[in-house]
Amino acid sequence: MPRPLVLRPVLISLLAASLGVFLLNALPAWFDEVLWTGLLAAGAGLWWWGKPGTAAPPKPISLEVALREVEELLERWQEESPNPQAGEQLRQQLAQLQLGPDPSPIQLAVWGRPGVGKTTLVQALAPTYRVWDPPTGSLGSLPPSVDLVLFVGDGDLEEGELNQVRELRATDRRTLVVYNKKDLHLPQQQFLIQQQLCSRLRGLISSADVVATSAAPNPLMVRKYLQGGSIQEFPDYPQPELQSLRERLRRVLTQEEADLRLGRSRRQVARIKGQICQAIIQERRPRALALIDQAQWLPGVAAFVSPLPLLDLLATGAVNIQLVLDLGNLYHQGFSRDQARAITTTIAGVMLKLGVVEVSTQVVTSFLKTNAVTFVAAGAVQGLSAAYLTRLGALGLVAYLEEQPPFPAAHPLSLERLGELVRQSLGPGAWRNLPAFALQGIGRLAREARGSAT
Ligand SMILES: Nc1nc2c(ncn2[C@@H]2O[C@H](COP(=O)(O)OP(=O)(O)OP(=O)(O)O)[C@@H](O)[C@H]2O)c(=O)[nH]1
Ligand SMILES: [Mg+2]
Repeated sequence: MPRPLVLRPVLISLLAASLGVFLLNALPAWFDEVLWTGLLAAGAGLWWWGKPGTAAPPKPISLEVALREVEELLERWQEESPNPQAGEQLRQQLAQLQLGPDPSPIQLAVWGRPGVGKTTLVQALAPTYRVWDPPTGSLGSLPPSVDLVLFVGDGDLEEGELNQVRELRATDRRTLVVYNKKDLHLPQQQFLIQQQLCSRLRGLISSADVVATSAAPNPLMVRKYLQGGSIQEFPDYPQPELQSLRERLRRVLTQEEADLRLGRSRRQVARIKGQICQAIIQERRPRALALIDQAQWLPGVAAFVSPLPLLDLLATGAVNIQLVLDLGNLYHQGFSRDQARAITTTIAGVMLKLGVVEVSTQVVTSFLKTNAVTFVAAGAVQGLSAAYLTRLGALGLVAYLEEQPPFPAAHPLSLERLGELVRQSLGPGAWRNLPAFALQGIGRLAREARGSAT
């Protein structure tokens, strides 16, 4: 059903903007700026009517639930791990968190594009508010102890900036969005920019948490008429305008302190969970590689002994079904045979589409020609290519399995995502290791083939 006209924000904002600009041009210059802003607010804000404020981001799970989940994860890892000391340090950190929230002061930090005025803002807020100005890097490098982030921009936010705000909210970080350098825009533009920001951040950041500042307004040239008719010009440095930010910070820090501390504990639990998942991946990977090392030669030998066209080999499943089942068990995925078949078909499909058979056979052929391999059996090129492709496909599957929860309760299978990861594992860098693989593989292939013949 089409949305009623009055609810279409873009249309209403545009109408309001034109109305505002018209009024600004039509009314006398002495009209008070505040009243202007009020008028524009009434116009541009039409679409907010009847709405119960900005939708809050999804509520994070409670600390108790998060703690229980991570404890379970830790226990299952300790059962699986060959290392009896695995996770002991993390268990102690969890126990510490169970004693109650960390009482250290609430930590603030600025974040934003280069040059938007972060450092200037931090200096202007001091000493009332101590705000950390971290070195540029990825948001993931912010420690969990940072409770509140001032996300600074200097106008409307670009898609990349919006994504960062999304990331901050998704990682349970209290966020205020600061539109700095507002002095660079006319008052009516300032208002529209702020409205635009609120509308773009709707559902993510409440409009009360979007504030405009001028941490270091540009100087204004002032003209002074002196006696005798001469004119003196000098710069006047306006005071920073931080009132709305200070006011918002004061409210948030007094009214939301308990929530901010809870958020910190949840982030600490989430970090421990991330560390456990990472450790599990590190422990499982060598076991997965060992399974691949063993299984990759089977299709290789088949192709070596009775040189099948490689394309047929791919069509029947580049990665052996048993290998898929074994990898699935290692990663607690419990694939059914049908799922395993669907996986091998997906991997083969990606390989066929990318035309990797040709690439691989060319690389192997030129390697065998330029190296002093004394005897090359007819199926060597096919055998080595088949083994290498099996390996690459299986590595794509391992990348997929590493993305899944380490002990999943349900087993949904995304063949689309698997296909993406297999495509990545077959990217241009994939052939770098092929000559070394061929060198090591040629003898092995011949041995295995002799073994299978006897
Ligand atoms: N007009 C105007 N200029 C400002 C304002 N705030 C900061 N600036 C200027 O913007 C420039 C960059 O300010 P910084 O504080 O260094 O910006 P930053 O975000 O810390 O920059 P990086 O550390 O490089 O990421 C400086 O020339 C500031 O004087 C403001 O409110 N209005
Ligand atoms: Mg700076």
